[in-house]
Amino acid sequence: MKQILVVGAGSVGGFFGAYLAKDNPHVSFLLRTKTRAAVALNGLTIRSANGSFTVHPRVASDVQELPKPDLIVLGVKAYDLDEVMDQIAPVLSRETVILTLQNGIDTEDRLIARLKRDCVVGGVAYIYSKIVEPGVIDHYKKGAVAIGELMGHESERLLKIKEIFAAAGIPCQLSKDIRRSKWEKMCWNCVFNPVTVLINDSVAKALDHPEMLSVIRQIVGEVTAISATLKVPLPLDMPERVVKATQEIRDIHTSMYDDWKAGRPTEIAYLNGYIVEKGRELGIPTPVNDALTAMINAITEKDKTGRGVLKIEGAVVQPLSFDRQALRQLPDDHQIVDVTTIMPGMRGRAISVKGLLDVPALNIDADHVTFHSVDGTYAATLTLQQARDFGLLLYELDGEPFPDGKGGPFRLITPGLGDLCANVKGVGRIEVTKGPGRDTRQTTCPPSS
Ligand SMILES: Nc1nc2c(c(=O)[nH]1)N[C@H]1C(S)=C(S)[C@@H](COP(=O)(O)O)O[C@H]1N2
Ligand SMILES: [Mo]
Repeated sequence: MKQILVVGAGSVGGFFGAYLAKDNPHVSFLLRTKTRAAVALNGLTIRSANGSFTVHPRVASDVQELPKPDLIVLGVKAYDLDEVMDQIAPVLSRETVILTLQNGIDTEDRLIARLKRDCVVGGVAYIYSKIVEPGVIDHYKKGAVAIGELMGHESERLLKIKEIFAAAGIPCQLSKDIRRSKWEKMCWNCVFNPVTVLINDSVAKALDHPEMLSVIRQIVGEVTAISATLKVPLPLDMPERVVKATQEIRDIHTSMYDDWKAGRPTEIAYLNGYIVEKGRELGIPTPVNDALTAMINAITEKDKTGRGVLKIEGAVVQPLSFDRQALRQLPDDHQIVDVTTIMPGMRGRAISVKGLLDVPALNIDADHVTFHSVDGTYAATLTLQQARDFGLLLYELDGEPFPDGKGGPFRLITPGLGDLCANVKGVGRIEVTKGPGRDTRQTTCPPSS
């Protein structure tokens, strides 16, 4: 097992990979463009109270540019696994061994289902570290792994991997029941990952709130009910073990908390969401995990941005975003199926600005509305009254987004207002203000007929 390929340089792959690469020139990294560029330029740095260091391993974004690996260490998020399997496919041979270090329960099964051979060694990472920027990892707590054959035996390849980790100074325990080790970590993850997000704080805050203990019991109880049905029975005092294991790492956040704060997707679908999914399949109720999954999804859902999204902001209680679908769902009495009826010569489906502005709660003293073009070059301000009386926002033509060439994806028209300039093409943002907002209209603009 000479050539080692580490996939990903995040908090797990980056930390363990850097240790592996420290004294071993045969460790290379498969990385996304941004991280690859950073590591190629500045190396991969671990900053830790236990000592900081930088390594300069071989890196690439195309696996074919790296030595053919004998061992692949997967340190990527569960939600990136499918993409990574595609990426590594070209270099897999019959002998390539894949070590999985990610959270969740089904990585190994997903790999085996796809690769259809006995190539996977299971792993669990015990670590708390965090990406500071691409190529720089801050390490806070722990930094050990447990590895094991899925069948529990002590294979030659397992011992080789242990040696590789030991040589790199990483504590590596052999687990005779790696699936159980994964489920034990799953219990901890299913509690503290979502809870740190919900309370927006460290695990200590959760631990020190006495009512939390019963919540922890319920979460873990549901997880162990699933694991037992899947033939991985866990001890009855698992909730107490989870609490005890946490006392010595009280001050940390979790990877879900860090993912959330960094704007990355979370692994909720592979943690509590997985419990929910299995519960449905197996007929086991998982109400607490259902609630946690729903709340984490709601909290971490990304604000819609980009083309095709219209924002209403400014003097509103809460900014809102609409895409075409959301506009279509507004009440029928605000929809104009075809503006031709109001404005001959113009075609398309529109929503009345009155109906649109009924949705957000406007500040009490708001009295003007500015329609900004997406490129920021053009803006028209109307009084709230004018906007409500005359404004129509075109958003669809023949069942498709209103075309860019005609002023889409959103175009303000104001039939009857008597100002052709109040006809903003490519509206991206509607800003509610007290007093007139920014207006780029020329006073010389001719009145419309
Ligand atoms: N985004 C954007 N919208 C805009 C403008 C502009 O420069 N950019 N010009 C305005 C002016 S001054 C007029 S008169 C009308 C012209 O609309 P038309 O091109 O359909 O005749 O668009 C208005 N909407
Ligand atoms: Mo104009």
